[in-house]
Amino acid sequence: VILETDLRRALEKQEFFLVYQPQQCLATQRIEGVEALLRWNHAERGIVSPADFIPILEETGLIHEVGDWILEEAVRQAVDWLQQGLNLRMSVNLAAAQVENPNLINRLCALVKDYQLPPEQLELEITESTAMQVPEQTLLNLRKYKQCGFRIAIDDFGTGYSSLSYLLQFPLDTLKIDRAFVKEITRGKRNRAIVTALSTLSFHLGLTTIAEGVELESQRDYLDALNIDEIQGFLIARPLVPERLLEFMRAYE
Ligand code: G
Ligand code: G
Ligand code: NA
Ligand code: MN
Repeated sequence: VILETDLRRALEKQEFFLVYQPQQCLATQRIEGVEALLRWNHAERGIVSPADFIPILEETGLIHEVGDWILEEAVRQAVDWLQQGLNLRMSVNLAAAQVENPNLINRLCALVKDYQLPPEQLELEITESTAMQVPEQTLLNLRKYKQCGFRIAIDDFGTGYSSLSYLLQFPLDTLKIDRAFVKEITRGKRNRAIVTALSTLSFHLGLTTIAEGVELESQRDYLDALNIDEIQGFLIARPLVPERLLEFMRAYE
């Protein structure tokens, strides 16, 4: 079992790191952005998945400290790449407690100001389930993020319960179709219906649509025929440490 003290120590000992997964434009093949994903390099267990410890960070409230570290590290990395001529949109996942925190907006604004990152280069990913936990509070906070110029993505779309009336009110830029739907896409008409409907909805709302979890050429070919802007998944690349991401981008050009 993972304990609060383990996670506190991990933060102090700098055992957390970020990996970055490319997001590719279907029309141009260009890499438009990356999603930052948290990893923990544990002395005995090796690399631990965030699925195993994000819930504990949330329960213990450590998510605020770790979340601040994630945001700063991602912004620092985005600026570092910019200085090397690599202009990539940087997407960062926000946990429910972060979105509910009324002070997060001040931290975010100070962060991009300190690092001189154009705010529209930072995209904040919020899952549909997170957004719907306290939808009124989320709506207010998302509007503040938007006023400061940040992009907002709704993540894992289609797996939670969202009211479409909230979808209309949230100031979104991007809709990410959950990988569970992408997985089934080549398995018949009924499975395709959902991806088709979600991509149509997103397109007509004027959002950038990203399909997640694309692993196969056959899935990409199917998505290519829909109104989908970008794909993310093992077919393009796994989440990569910064040095590997640079190599990937160089090989790509
Ligand atoms: O990268 P991986 O598939 O192992 O991630 C597992 C889960 O952890 C996913 O649901 C992902 O969204 C979540 N996750 C990964 N990185 C972060 C992060 O930096 N912050 C938050 N809140 N969740 C993350
Ligand atoms: O919940 P969220 O969408 O943020 O989760 C993203 C997670 O999905 C990442 O942690 C990443 O490791 C995982 N992932 C990314 N691409 C693929 C893929 O093509 N297939 C599968 N099975 N998982 C993926
Ligand atoms: Na995400
Ligand atoms: Mn997702």
